[in-house]
Amino acid sequence: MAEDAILGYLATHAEIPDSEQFATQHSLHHNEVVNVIKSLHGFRYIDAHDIKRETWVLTDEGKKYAADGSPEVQLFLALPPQGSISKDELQKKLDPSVFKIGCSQAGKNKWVEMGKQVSRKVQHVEDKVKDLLIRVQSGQAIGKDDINSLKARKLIVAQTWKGYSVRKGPNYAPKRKKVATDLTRENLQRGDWKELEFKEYNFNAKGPPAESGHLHPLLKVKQQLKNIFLQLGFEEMPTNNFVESSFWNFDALFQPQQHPARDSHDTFFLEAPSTTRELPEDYVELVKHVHESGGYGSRGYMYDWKREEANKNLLRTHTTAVSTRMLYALAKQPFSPKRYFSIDRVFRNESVDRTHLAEFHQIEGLVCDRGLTLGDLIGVLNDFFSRLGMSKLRFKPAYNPYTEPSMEIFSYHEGLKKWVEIGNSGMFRPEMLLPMGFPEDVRVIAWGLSLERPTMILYGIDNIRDLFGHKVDLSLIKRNPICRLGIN
Ligand code: FB9
Repeated sequence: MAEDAILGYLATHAEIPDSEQFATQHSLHHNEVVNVIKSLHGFRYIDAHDIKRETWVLTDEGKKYAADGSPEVQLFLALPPQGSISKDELQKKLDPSVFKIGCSQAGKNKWVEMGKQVSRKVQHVEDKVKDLLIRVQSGQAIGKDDINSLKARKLIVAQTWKGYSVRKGPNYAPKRKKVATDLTRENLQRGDWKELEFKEYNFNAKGPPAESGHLHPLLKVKQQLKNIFLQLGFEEMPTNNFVESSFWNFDALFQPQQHPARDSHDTFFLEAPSTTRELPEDYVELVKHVHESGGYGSRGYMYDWKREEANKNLLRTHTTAVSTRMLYALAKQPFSPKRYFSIDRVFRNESVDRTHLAEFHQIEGLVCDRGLTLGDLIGVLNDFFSRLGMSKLRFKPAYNPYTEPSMEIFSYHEGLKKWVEIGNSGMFRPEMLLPMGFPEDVRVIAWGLSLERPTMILYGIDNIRDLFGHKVDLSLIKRNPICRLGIN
């Protein structure tokens, strides 16, 4: 419709100077004409240039006065030609905003005597405001001062009118030729490809966005941390078993059976399979013994250690359970120093809040060698965390059942302008290592932190539920930037 009108008009006219006028003359909607112009311009049937025009349109208040007259005139007409009426009486006759504005404007125009009584000071008034508004409404030009006074009274606002002037384009034709956008098998079979006109290839057109998988932010940070561990010569421990026995998760770590963490308030115990199938019996005896009556210089916990408690299956509460298995295996071999790390899920029956879920990813590192000291641990921690961009560390004495001494690790975070607890660490107790069969002078220093906390801070995520779990908005996964740990 509009297309034929435009192409047809240009057949006999050099130019369409103003698309809006053209639309009005051909009783077409200007928007429809504009869309057709854009498309014909795209195919170069026409050459369109956009023309802008500042116009004034009436505000809702302006439209009201154009229809009902300006408030000052409404007020004037509400007054008796002779004598006066009380202000309250007058107020009742008019809409509140009309009365208010009418009073100030009529007063300013010295049309009325304002007092307890209100009366006319002139016989007749012109509603110049109304006339001006109507002229603006019909697109007629009015004087600058009038524009400013109407603008000041918020009766009109500026609006940019956009239209086009149109001329024939390089591919002009009175009717749009159907251009083929693809050479199909049918075209070849029918041989009609010879007549067909093919659309220009737009080699600059962007292709459809390549939908692809996206790595979860946690996995990006995990990879960065793995790289750091591997650079430091650490070996990854196999963590592919969420289900663990209480023995490896607690007892082998010299954590007493009545320790609060070992009851179902903190730990998810399994109903099926509820108990582990096998444990290394001779080693279990040694663990039982060290719990009950110590040895290796320790007096132990002096309680009755129960095998059935150790047999209970649970969801591991820390990847330190994996460290226990790996250290036990290491102690079986002729001693050689080792550096191990693990990054995987651990489960704790904790109340869910902004930073805690019932599961998180624990990062753990350990170094096993002869004669290691707390100084070595502090050295390794400084080296490790400096590669995460955390250089200034402070250590606070802490307690873990399986390490003595133990330290909480703090770092001053420039962005958050405060000291942040970034992990925990310690030296595994002899009551844990010696029953495994390690030589007297072998020491194991270890530390741990979570994957979620650094990821939340790096990606500015305030609530852990926005990072992990069924409430995560996938676009976050799609648009999150690469992880630049330690790289400012
Ligand atoms: O991750 C933690 N904090 C952290 C780490 C990095 C970080 O990076 C930012 C970019 C700058 C920011 C914060 N924490 C450990 C400290 C706290 O968040 C703490 O409140 C919560 N902890 C978890 C356990 O919550 C019950 C984080 C988790 C944690 C704690 C201890 C260990 C592992 C994970 C451990 C251990 C350990 C100790 C000795 C030997 C072997 C393992």
